[in-house]
Amino acid sequence: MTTRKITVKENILSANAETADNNRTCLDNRQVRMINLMSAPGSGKTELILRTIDQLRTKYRIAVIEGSIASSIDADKITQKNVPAVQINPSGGCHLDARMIQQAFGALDLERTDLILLENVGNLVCTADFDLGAHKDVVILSIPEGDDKPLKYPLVFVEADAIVINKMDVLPYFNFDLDAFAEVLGGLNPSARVFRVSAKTGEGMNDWFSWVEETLA
Ligand SMILES: Nc1nc2c(ncn2[C@@H]2O[C@H](COP(=O)(O)OP(=O)(O)O)[C@@H](O)[C@H]2O)c(=O)[nH]1
Ligand SMILES: [Mg+2]
Repeated sequence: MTTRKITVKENILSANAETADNNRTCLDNRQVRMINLMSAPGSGKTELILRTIDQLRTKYRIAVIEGSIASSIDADKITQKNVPAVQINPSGGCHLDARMIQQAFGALDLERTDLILLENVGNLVCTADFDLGAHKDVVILSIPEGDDKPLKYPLVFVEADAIVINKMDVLPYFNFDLDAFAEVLGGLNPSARVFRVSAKTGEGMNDWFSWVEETLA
């Protein structure tokens, strides 16, 4: 019983990996870069996307893929910025897969896009398993969530290219130990870039914007 379950999962993941590679090739052929933003609900994915649009929209053509489960609240915020946005509804599922992203590409004008910011479903577990074809995978962790999250959800942290510690403005009110976090992350993924930011106040955001621009270079 157990063995059979694992086999099914492997088949799903290998089919997904093939589609993800196709997605990356599709983007590469059109010189589009895609950044996949993953976090628990409420860590600040949408806020970070909105601030990144504000900062970089005069230099790059940005589009957004929104993976909200039920509502269009986040997609509506993006649309208000006059930026192309596609909402994927993974029918109550806990993650996006590469085929959904492939379908979303069909609703975007990739020839007129430089950067796709992809807001994944708010979930630190299932999202880690599925390559979507992004060029960079980013995990956002906010101060109120605590510094022990990499120990509880290691996979998503191990695979990330960058970690954004968001909501630095509320650090005085929480017991988030930045040194302990750095030590744990150093053991799991020493090469990940780490940004300490407040998407609300703008603290630390210039380093994040520079990294996004490096990704586009
Ligand atoms: N204090 C503070 N609040 C923030 C920050 N970033 C986001 N928020 C707030 O946190 C809540 C959740 O943010 P949101 O971007 O919707 O999170 P998402 O679910 O990951 O997309 C919203 O009320 C945001 O305004 C921040 O840096 N500092
Ligand atoms: Mg959101």
